[in-house]
Amino acid sequence: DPYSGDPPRHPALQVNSLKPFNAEPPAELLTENYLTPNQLFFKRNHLPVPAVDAASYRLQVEGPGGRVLALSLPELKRRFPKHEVTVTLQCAGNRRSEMSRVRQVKGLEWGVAAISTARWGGVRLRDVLAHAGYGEEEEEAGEQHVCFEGLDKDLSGAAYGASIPYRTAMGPGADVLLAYEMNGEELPRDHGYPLRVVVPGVVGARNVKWLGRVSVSPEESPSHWQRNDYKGFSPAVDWDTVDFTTAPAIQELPIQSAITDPAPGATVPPGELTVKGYAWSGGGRGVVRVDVSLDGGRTWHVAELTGEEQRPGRAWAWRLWRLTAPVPPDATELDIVCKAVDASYNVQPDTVEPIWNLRGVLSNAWHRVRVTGAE
Ligand code: MTE
Ligand code: MO
Repeated sequence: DPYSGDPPRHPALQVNSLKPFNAEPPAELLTENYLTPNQLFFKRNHLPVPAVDAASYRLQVEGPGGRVLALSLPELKRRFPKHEVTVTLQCAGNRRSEMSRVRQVKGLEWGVAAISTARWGGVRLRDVLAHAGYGEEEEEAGEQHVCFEGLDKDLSGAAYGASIPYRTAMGPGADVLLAYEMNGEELPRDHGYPLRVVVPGVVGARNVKWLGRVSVSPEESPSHWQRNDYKGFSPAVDWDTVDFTTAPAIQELPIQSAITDPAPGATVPPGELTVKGYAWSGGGRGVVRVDVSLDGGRTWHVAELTGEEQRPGRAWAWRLWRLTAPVPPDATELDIVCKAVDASYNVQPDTVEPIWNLRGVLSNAWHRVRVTGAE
């Protein structure tokens, strides 16, 4: 069993797949903390968790002209300044199960909690690439990509891989990390021990764990997960007509929000109801507002945003939110809805149908939770 060496996991996690291990925390627990505890942070593995020996570990960094640097962990820590950033990671498939309710899609049936936030500590990818000899000339030379390879491999020996545009890594506000710490602890095995990429504002899939190699290329990563997965399509496209070669790879994610409390089907007492949830947008776009309705979207309340303030253009982490409002006295059923607005005034679509896609990615319609009112 290639999975026999996987690490132990927290029993509260809701498991989507055991081998490889994929799990999310219960929604109500997700928003208990602004920083998600490491054990509850959602876990998305495509392959067995590799056993990496920290003492012999070397990060390979391919410089211009193909010269390869091999950097040990102590060298990385000694040579480059430590940098910490609070970043929310979201899987492209977060809330996929809502898409499958419209029409079956292919993929893990995530609920609303394939998203989590941590304070990551590590070195800046920009500093490491500059040390390897990269600068601004590469940017001027046309579109380039920074490619990452994981140390986790499938049966054919192919590693998990992904890439991001060069400017995402090297731009002036770039906070892309090679992280060795998560919430002040050593990076846990499930999250990429001993070193992972953290790309703020960008889909989870590009945040390569168990990082083995970094290179710069005029081509995107050749990995299956870069080229033939994690792309969006029209609802009209099916498995006979899909063309992965022409659709762009998902990088920055769209505005997202969801209700984490109360749970669907709960009975709410009369009087006041408190609704809780999260909101986040990709590309460093802040959350400017969350609107909540208790009557299916007929009337709206503005939720209170909690958690850390966001920096304009570098809003890498989510806001949590809450709304306390009177329950209409005669209500037998409440249809709670939330929708968020980001700093570019992007909004969430009201329904799933027009954004349905065969892979079930980018599921960010208004989130609806139905609860029962107690007499
Ligand atoms: N990196 C490697 N090496 N292998 C993987 O399977 N999964 C990716 C990404 N990095 C993956 C990986 C996906 S799809 C997501 S959503 C995030 O890791 C999940 O990160 P987490 O498990 O730390 O939450
Ligand atoms: Mo993902």
